[in-house]
Amino acid sequence: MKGLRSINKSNRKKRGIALIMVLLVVVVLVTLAGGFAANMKVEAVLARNMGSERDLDWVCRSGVELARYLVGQQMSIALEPYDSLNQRWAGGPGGQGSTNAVFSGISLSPIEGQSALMDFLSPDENNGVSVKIEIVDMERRFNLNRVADKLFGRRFAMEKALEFSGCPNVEVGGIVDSVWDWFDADSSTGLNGAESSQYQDMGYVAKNGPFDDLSELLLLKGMRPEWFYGTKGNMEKTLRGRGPMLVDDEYRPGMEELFSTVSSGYININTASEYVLQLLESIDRPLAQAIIRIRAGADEIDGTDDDQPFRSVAELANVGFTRNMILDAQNLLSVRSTVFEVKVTAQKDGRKRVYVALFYRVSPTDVKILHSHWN
Ligand SMILES: [Ca+2]
Ligand SMILES: [Ca+2]
Repeated sequence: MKGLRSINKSNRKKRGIALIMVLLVVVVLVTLAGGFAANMKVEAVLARNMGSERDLDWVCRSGVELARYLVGQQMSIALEPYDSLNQRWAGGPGGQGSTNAVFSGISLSPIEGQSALMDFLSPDENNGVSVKIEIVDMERRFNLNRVADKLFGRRFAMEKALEFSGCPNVEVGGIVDSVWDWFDADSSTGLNGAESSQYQDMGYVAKNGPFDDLSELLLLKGMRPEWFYGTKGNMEKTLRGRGPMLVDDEYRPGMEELFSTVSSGYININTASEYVLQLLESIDRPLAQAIIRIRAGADEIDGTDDDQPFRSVAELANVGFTRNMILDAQNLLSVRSTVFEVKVTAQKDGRKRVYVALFYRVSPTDVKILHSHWN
């Protein structure tokens, strides 16, 4: 009896071990299957992301081509011998000559009864791609290389820009001299400027050539980031939880809002801000505001139906420009723009692509891409 019980006991023990082993195998299999399923899910997501990435790439490229077309076609409208903020390329409702234009049915922002550019890019509403196209002319800003060229004699523009930025008066002269030294071909240091010898410790040399990018200003002796970025830059930094908080509520335009490095060299009085207009010695604040009041029309808002853009620089006589002032202004001001920057933002499946391109408009059919890059 005792022996039989012991055999039974040993059998039960064996069965117990077998059961544990079976359970272990099941656990391993379940884990493997789970891992496999997870892998499959990752693969599927990757495949979908690659698909949407490809879609976004091509939507962005198409957006740039559409913007090119829009900027070119604007030039062919005889009734509008100017570039202004109420026109389609700028996101406006279209000027007086736009109704007969080829692109009359296209708009950067949706208008009732008209298609937005977006619809052309993505005719299938369920496709789920959202596109935003923003075009900015470079002539709404002062060309930094004209200011940096001392032979051109526009020192005032940089002084005024630094004054806007909150840079103390005692620092202004040194920074303007440094801008000139950075640009001029020689290596002899201006009064308070800086050439390569002064930048050695920082590990770089003076450019001794034109500015290619505005951020070069940050390399200059005496320049501080808060003067370069202005209020907007400070606010962006503050939002991201780093950088200095605003010291007061006063708005200060950053260098990016005032200058460009690639443009025709003229400032377009139909697109420039009141701050940019004031970079000219002959235009004070009341005059700058008067220019904007006239072009913005009755509602005093730029880029709306009632806008009255200037058709020529000579029309500045309407805001009190004397004949001599107009003669001087013709060297610096224009009602046309030549270089445009387009930024295309496309989003799908929670993914985002941003493509930026710079155009040089020669004629309605010749709009050259100077460069393009993914942001
Ligand atoms: Ca130099
Ligand atoms: Ca208006």
